Amino acid sequence: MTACDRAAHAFRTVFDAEPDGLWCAPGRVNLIGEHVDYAGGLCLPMALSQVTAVAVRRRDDGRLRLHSEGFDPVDIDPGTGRVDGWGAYVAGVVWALDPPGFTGVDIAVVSEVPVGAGLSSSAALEAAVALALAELCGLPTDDAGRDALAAVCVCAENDYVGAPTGGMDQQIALRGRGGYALLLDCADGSVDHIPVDLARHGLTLLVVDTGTGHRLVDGRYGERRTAVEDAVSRLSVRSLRDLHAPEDVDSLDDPVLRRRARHVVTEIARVQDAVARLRAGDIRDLGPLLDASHRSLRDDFEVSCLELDTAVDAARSAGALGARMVGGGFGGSVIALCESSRVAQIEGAVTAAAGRHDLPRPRFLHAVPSPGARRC
Ligand code: GAF
Repeated sequence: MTACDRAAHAFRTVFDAEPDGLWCAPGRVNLIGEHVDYAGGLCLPMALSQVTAVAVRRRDDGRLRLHSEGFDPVDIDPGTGRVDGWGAYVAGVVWALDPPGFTGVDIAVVSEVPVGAGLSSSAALEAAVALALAELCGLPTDDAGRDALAAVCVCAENDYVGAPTGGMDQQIALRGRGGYALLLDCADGSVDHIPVDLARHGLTLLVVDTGTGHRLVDGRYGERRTAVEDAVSRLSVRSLRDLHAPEDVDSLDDPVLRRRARHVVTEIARVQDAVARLRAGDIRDLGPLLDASHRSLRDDFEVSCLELDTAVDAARSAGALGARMVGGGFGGSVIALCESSRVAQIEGAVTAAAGRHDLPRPRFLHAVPSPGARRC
């Protein structure tokens, strides 16, 4: 059964009615361009085939009722009540979108995107709900409409949930295309779709979920964002994007700010390099860029951890062409670009390395560039 079928089934069981419709939105991995979205940088995420599905039915009493197996149910009046935890990602979208003629909804949620794995399960939930409400309330859902919905989801996450994230995850969840990564220019909001044909090159993008949860509301993500803003103000530039060479950050006296800024400047350059290599059809050449991105996130931005480094090192030693942590960091997942013929061997090596360090047993997904949010 697909996630959408399961959401429909859960809806009938819990709410004893037929949903008005089913929608889903994908998780994501970011090929490269990490921790630069809130710095006006470039990132290159792609949507996964794993989705979060919602079954939705309008109500007429203004209430918001939510069900997701294994999580506390929610039943509030979003006009007056607040909700914390997983329901905040849905209530936040209702609050931020404030859809015309909203008279309440029942929603059943089923997710194939692992929660807390750095694969953007929260943005997938926000995007699926935003698209459902937009369609039910007659709001535009063309590309411009989706751009606006992504902004609504960021507002929900920043101002309702309280996670100071950038906009990359919501953009890819709503605007991803099958077979393409999304080149997102966070300075002016423009996008381009870059073909990523892994299968034609005999390659697999392996995702290693280290089983170590990551959270974006625990302060460390926000500290990194504040450090970047601090560096911008001390360097008297509008954005670190205005710097052209890593040496331009050397005038920062504070060594920590210098490292943080160097990550942003070098990571943006790596995205430009990656896009040029993809356009030239040289997907294998992404390997060294992934490695360099990981070193920068580990040493300059300091958002990696033992679990992520262990998975990256094991994948590389077992023959991956390149590997790096993805998402906010401090736990979560790693991507490894692999010859498809070596995937089993690399998965075995990563699992063995986790065992040697007494870490949780990792789980594996294969990232296939997939479409963004849609009705199912
Ligand atoms: C998380 C955030 F939600 C994104 O906005 C982005 O900053 C990412 O971490 C790091 O690149 O996924």
